[in-house]
Amino acid sequence: MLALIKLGGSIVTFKDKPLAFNAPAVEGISRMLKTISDDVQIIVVHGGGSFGHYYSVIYDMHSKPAEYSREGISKVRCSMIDLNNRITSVMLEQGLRPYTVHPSSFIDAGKVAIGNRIEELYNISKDGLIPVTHGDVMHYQDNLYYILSGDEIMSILAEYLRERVGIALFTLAVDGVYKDMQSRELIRELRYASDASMDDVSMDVTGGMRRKVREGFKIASLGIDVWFVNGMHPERVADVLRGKDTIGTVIRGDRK
Ligand code: IP8
Repeated sequence: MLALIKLGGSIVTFKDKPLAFNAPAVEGISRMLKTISDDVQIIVVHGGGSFGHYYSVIYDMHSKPAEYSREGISKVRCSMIDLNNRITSVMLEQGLRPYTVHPSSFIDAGKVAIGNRIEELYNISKDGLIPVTHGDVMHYQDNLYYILSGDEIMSILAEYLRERVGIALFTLAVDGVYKDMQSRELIRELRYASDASMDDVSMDVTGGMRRKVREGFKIASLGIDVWFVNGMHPERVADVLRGKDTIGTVIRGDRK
């Protein structure tokens, strides 16, 4: 089985502190992934958290293609490469075999996904390596650039690898999708996006929870079960990957 796993920015970084990497959280998830990596093929996508989003906010950069500051584009990119390097270093230390593939190698100008390059990610995951990709600032065309969310990358990968993906899992810093943010009532199975209460983090230029739920429904429409679980509890991630029920929210895949 192939699992697409999104490591949310709120897991891999401390979102309220600029450029603060959350090594213990990445260690916890990596240790857990190590226990299942012989049985499950994995592709990891990570978000920007207090690295990419920090500079995107400063330089007013968004997911809409536009002529952004050259300095901003460079800083966002450098910060994502830095974050990616920290994540993969921790994965390596924990005995995993990460293999970074930047999104610009499988998404072309004009936001066109390159099918055979995505197939390549699958082949790499078959070889016992874990392809690791990430949200990024991307060249669109001419002078235009845009911020590509890791959540959107999840949908792009799911679409191209749909026959092989068994599960898509988004790790969050909360227990799942809530019915009501005040009472923190968890939705165990999400059927309609309108049931979810979405309290977006203002720092997320790519749309926070709203975007995740939207991409979650897109992926589920391909027939893939989509889970949202708390990444601070790696055992829940392991439960999902072992096909067990756990604390979290699921959107059931609707294979037609
Ligand atoms: O955190 C956005 O990725 P996300 C990455 O998955 C950047 O939305 C560069 C801000």
